[in-house]
Amino acid sequence: MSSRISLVGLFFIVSAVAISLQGANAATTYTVGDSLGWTIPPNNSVGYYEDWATNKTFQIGDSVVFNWNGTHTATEVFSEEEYENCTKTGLVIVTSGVSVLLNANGTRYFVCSVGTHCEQGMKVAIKVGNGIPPPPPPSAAPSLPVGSLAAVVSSIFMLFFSYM
Ligand SMILES: [Cu+2]
Repeated sequence: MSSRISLVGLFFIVSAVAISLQGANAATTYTVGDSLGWTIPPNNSVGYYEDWATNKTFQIGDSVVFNWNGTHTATEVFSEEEYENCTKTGLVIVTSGVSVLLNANGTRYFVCSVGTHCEQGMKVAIKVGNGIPPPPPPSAAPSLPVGSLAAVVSSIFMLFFSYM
């Protein structure tokens, strides 16, 4: 009975800590390029949006918004290679002002898929957390190494035959 009560108490403490941590880390919405918005940057500067992103600390729960006039897209591509190559296929946002939630640590890559806009600097990499995705979860059932399994099987056989 007492262990049940302490579990309930623990639950409340954990909840309170979780809520206070959330309050301390309020989610931020970043407008990509700030007042310039999402467009071909001045002087076709390929590093323009990289510079914009570099002094920001993106965290899980933050969002980025791409605002533009005219014909552009915010197209998410899924590898650094696609980003570097200005790959035009990906998850395409065609409507200005859509908010993209940064829901996991890792690096998100966005380009404009119109014409040569990406080559002209319409590209941004957003590093969430340290920019490194979390490791895959461990498999549910830890399996015995093959060697020890063989040892167990041969032990059973030896026991079986020694009783015959
Ligand atoms: Cu564009």
